[in-house]
Amino acid sequence: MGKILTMLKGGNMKGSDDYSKAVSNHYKQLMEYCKINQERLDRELPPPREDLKELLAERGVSRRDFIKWTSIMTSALMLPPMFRPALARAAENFSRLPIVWLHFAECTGCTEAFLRTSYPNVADILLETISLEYHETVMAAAGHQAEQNLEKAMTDFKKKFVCVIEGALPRGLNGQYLRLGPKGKTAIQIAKEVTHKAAATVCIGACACYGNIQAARPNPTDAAGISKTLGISTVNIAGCPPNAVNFVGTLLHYLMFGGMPPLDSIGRPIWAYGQRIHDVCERRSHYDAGEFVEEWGDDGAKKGWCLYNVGCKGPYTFANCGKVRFNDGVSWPVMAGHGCIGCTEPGFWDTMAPLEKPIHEASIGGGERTADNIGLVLAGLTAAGVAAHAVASAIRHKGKDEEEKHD
Ligand code: FSX
Ligand code: SF4
Ligand code: F3S
Repeated sequence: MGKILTMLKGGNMKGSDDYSKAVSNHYKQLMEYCKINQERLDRELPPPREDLKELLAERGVSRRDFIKWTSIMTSALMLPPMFRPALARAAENFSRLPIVWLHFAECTGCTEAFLRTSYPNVADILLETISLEYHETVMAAAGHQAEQNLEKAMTDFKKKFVCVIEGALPRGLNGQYLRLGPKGKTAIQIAKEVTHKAAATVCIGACACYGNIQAARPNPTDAAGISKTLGISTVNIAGCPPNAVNFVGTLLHYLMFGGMPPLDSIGRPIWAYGQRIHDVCERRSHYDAGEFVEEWGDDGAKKGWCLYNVGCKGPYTFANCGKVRFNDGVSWPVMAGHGCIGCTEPGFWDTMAPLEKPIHEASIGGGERTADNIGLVLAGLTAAGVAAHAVASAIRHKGKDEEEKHD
């Protein structure tokens, strides 16, 4: 891609043919890189724990469905169709990647969301095959034996395993709000030790990414996300809980290229979190037409109108929920009739509350809502582009309130 940009900047493009050639060469190089990485992994990783083909057949997923899934995932990862076979190979290698899965301050909803699926699709089946060297919720071992498992995994797979973390780290009282295991180590000590020996660290859920409910005001334990607490880079699969597809896709990318996918400025994979909820929402035409649900169960709600006025935070939230949906693609919050509450954004809950009111109705310190303090609320949000709308809308509402007062 660098070469393409250089050509563009240098102004020496001779037309669309040159551009197509440059793009095609870029993908050929990327494919070469992918092959080299997959050959390396074939040599270095332990043998597969599961035969994916057999497992898919057992679960009633046909070869045709699997091929369809590889093409959906390939395009979701923003790769051209030539990468489908490489993605299928990565899926077959899924059970070879050693994972150490840690739990800190959280509700375990993320693990629950990943494990409890009634109609397993390919992504869910892949999660079943995952090589969990250590996972407090699902492993049989406890106490000293669990700790030995962790030590062994960190030694056997040093710099080869992926550390997955659920939950925030309480920093108050020198980390003593959360001590774990037979030696009573603080969560911060454990997180430091494990992430230091991992090839990469993936945060699952808003708690591990940015602190979430644990870090909400008044935050008595001074909890924060992993990256902020340890000062390390993490891949943030945000959401409360996040979508399993975003985790699976990110690991497939790792198994293809030996590195994590490109991230946004707050660590979220761009392929999954690069678009605003609002820009791909099925209720968007109603927003544009000014058709809003004003209260639960009203005529607008029955007609599927926009949920902005009952608190939808879709305009300030980046995620692919509307595209991939949850529960095997059945539904997602806005489709189910409640606005998005912005669970993939840093500062969720504080910046998104009150959840059933538009953001322009948020008050700062109980103060009056003005264009100035609305600006303060929005400063904590990522979608600066929407500020103009929210402020204008707030002023419009304020004007309307005042008009009503005068009537
Ligand atoms: Fe947090 Fe996950 Fe929300 Fe719960 O582990 S993202 S509170 S669904 O469980 O961490
Ligand atoms: Fe959809 Fe919410 Fe945007 Fe309305 S405000 S279009 S419901 S994302
Ligand atoms: Fe969360 Fe909004 Fe998606 S609440 S699950 S980011 S629709």
